[in-house]
Amino acid sequence: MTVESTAPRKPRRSAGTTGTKSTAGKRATARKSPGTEPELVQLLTPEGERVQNAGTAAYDKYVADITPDELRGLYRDMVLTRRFDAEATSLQRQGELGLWASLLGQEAAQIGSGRALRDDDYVFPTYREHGVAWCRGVDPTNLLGMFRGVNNGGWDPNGNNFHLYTIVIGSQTLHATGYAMGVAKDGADSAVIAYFGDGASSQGDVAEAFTFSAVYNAPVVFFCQNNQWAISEPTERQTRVPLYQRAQGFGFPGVRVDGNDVLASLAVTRWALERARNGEGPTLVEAYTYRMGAHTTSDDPTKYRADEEREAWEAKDPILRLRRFLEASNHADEGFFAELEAESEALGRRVREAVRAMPDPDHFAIFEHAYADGHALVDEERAQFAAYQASFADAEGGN
Ligand SMILES: Cc1ncc(C[n+]2csc(CCOP(=O)(O)OP(=O)(O)O)c2C)c(N)n1
Ligand SMILES: [Mg+2]
Repeated sequence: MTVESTAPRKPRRSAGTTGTKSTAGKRATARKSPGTEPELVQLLTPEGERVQNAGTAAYDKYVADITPDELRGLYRDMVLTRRFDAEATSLQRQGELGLWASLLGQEAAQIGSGRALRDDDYVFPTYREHGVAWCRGVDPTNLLGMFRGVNNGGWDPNGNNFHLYTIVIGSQTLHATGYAMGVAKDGADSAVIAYFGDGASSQGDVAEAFTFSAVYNAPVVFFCQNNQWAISEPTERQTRVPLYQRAQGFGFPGVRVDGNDVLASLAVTRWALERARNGEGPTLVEAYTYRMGAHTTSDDPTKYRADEEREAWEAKDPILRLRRFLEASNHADEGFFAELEAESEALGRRVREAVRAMPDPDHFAIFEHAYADGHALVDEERAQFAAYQASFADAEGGN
């Protein structure tokens, strides 16, 4: 059964985003939400064909003037992000990282939304937003320090308007909402975007962020990557309605976009950011995608999901579909793909070398950053830790 998309609603001030149905007959098929399977916005089919019809018109205009050069740029972003991610997974397997959370399969959702942002916008990511970090200009090697256990973050959030990775599920939606309320009070026309997952949608923090952002009309985009799984819990254990429909109950629009379609992800995010800038408040974007790999390198998805599900999503690969489109429209030649392959290799080498060269941290540094002026309890813990460390020296001395 087909239901109409609830978004986009007719905005109060900007022209052209009148209510529409999204693309008919292009529904994701691998996993159905309970009840009905809603339509999703798609501008590029898995076969790499451009979708343009009455249903897509409202979003089409946000990518109407995209150049071949920009399309190649999106492709390059996705390829290099995937390469970086594969390298990080290998480095974990080699013992160079303690853990890695792969974004494999989610490149289009992240690059499309990431490239929709302006420099002055502010991003609040989860721990999996390596593609968004790439778009913000955060050096990929900086993402690895925390996963190697040599620092607690790895970059200055204000350097690229990209907050530190957040592990406490959903909490960053509240940070984003508060930040967006501040942006509005400053009278700035920047927007804020909060990334979170399908599992995070069950957190109280996310419901509170939705409530606050709605009543304060905060310029924030809630970008939910529904990758179908929260570790071993499938999305149907999080919700009885399609996630994007949640927004309606809070009083703002929600839309489901094909998260494996970089063009649609770009267009829909631009639309949502425009709403924020125009003072129209929050928007929920549900990017319907799939986590192709394990939750993290500590997880084994063969224990809880079938191979056929992954295979069905492989056919919708975000990178392959843009490549097909670029080739069919003669926007990229063999030389481009060969050069990109060489660039990927070089990135892989650079990442490997950078990780191995990371200095071990000063074990006591963590005690210095909890309070500006120190604290008796922290002093006690520092002393306990010092004694613990010294106990190893004793053991070694005794041998
Ligand atoms: C508040 C909180 N509860 C539980 C966890 C443990 N945890 C880590 S990741 C995760 C699943 C998150 O799933 P989802 O939001 O769908 O994001 P995804 O990992 O799929 O990108 C959980 C429960 C946590 N980090 N924080
Ligand atoms: Mg998930």
